[in-house]
Amino acid sequence: MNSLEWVSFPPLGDDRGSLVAIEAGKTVPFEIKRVYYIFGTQEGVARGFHAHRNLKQVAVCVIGHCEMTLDNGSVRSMARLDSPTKGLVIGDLVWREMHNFSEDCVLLVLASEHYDEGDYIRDYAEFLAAVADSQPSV
Ligand code: T46
Repeated sequence: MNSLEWVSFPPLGDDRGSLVAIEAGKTVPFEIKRVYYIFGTQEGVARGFHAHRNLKQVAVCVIGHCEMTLDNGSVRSMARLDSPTKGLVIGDLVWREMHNFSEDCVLLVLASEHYDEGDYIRDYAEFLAAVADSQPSV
């Protein structure tokens, strides 16, 4: 993961304000099966620290800001999410950590699969082993 992948949500604004429409298969590159949002994160709290075997997501900070570190097992990249018109794409087998939530942060997440606790990898060594297993041997 040398560069982070983003999707744009162009604001459909007029003189009353702004509106963003998110459409599965159009603005988001997968069928959306689940939507959740994270808010009220306490100061100094970090979240995440896991990966998923089979889950694609787009995260968009609709209010406030936070930081997300994405790690594919060989490269770690840090993203600042601070715009309701920019979504960060998080693919399969990516370790994520979330930090520095502003008090007002509302992080909306669009997910390709229903919630499945069995899909989580919460141990970093296990994550690295899963990445190694997924790569074709040369
Ligand atoms: C991710 C990052 C960005 C559910 O019951 N259903 C759900 O759809 C989700 C997402 C969570 N939960 C339960 C499981 C836990 O008891 O809600 C509680 C908090 O979830 P978790 O500790 O996994 O939250 P984060 O912020 O560490 O991670 C979440 C997502 O779980 C994860 O998939 O990619 O946000």
